[in-house]
Amino acid sequence: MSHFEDLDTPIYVAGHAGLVGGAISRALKARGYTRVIGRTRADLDLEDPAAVRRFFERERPTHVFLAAAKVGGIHANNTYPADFIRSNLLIQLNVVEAAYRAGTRRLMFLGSSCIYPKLARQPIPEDELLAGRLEPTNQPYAVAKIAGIELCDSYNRQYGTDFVSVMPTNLYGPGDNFDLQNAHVIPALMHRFHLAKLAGDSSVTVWGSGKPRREFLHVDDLADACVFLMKGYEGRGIINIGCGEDVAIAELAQTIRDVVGFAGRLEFDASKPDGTPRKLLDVSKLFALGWRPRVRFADGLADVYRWFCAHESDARR
Ligand code: GFB
Repeated sequence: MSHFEDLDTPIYVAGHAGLVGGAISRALKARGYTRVIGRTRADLDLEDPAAVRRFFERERPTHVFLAAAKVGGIHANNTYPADFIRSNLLIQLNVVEAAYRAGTRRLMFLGSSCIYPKLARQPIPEDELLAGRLEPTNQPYAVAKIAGIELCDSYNRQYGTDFVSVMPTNLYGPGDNFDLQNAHVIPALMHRFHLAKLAGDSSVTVWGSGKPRREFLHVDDLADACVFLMKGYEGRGIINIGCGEDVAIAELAQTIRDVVGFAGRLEFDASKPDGTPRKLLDVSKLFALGWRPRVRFADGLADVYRWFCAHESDARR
């Protein structure tokens, strides 16, 4: 066993200042863990192997959540492909190697649903990994995440480590990046509707055809699932984390419009990419272990909009 039940065991959350790592840190603290370690980018550059090695030698975390990553929406992935593949490969390599050398008992690597083929069968079971061609707009990011999975599996095979890989679906939550260009669809549209409401605009532009379908999970549910799996997942192989339901982008946009209280029209800009037509994870493996999400989508969106309004000056870039 990995001794995750000891509440004073040192746990390192890589990426604790981000959307996902922040939620995992909160979830651990809420459960009574007393030694939840986080480092800001200024204190520890995860792209620097020597710094990461020194940090692990000093802190010797028994458990690691590898939630540090360079992430962004469809436009950011398409515009900065070198940054996405380089940063993610470096971060993974450095953290996995240092965890192995420092004797970390269990590491959880967070991948992404974009590791699956563009035209994967739906809902997407874990065995769709490497079964077909990827979505071109985020292929560099996806290849880095696939390399992360292989890294964990290879260390397990060769060195007998206990490194598990989980694949979250599209996420949303408070503390997200609300950049109008580079963010994911929920924060980007929320920000755009908000500005349109303040300006009294008659319409808001939504990228693409509105037809793609996405599954969205609140980041607090993701964090809950990660802690649940860190504790109890004995199986081998990657495991999907999602809620099992998806929504068309056009419908999502209307829902966000209502949450924000914008009264105008939606216009679709077909010159912008749609990305993968559908990305709904098969979560039967996770659900069979007894885990279920708790946050209703409407409540989650309202919660994020409240957060955005309270932090608008920071979130606005
Ligand atoms: O959130 P998003 O960028 O993620 O886009 P992906 C989802 C869908 O929303 C796409 C549409 O069909 C977009 O065209 N969309 C409509 C918008 N309006 C907007 C907008 O204002 N901003 C954005 N961003 N989208 C990312 C990947 O793909 O998902 C990453 O690029 C990662 O690698 C992440 O996997 C979870 O699901 O298309």
